[in-house]
Amino acid sequence: MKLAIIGLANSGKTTVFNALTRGHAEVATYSTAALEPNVAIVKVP
Ligand SMILES: Nc1nc2c(ncn2[C@@H]2O[C@H](COP(=O)(O)OP(=O)(O)O)[C@@H](O)[C@H]2O)c(=O)[nH]1
Ligand SMILES: [Mg+2]
Repeated sequence: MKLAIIGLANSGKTTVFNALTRGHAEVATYSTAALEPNVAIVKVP
């Protein structure tokens, strides 16, 4: 299964990404839309 998190800038996408993936992607108060998307693989039991 592949999924993507989309939404407005600063709406909390990276925060949700980090929660779902136990990741440490940078959460910022400024727009990082120009940067590469965060990608992770997670096991779903
Ligand atoms: N008050 C509040 N702030 C949040 C919430 N989720 C994320 N933030 C803050 O909103 C800012 C942007 O979050 P981020 O995950 O980087 O958003 P993104 O631009 O959609 O990736 C950061 O300062 C987060 O700490 C939330 O549920 N409540
Ligand atoms: Mg982000």
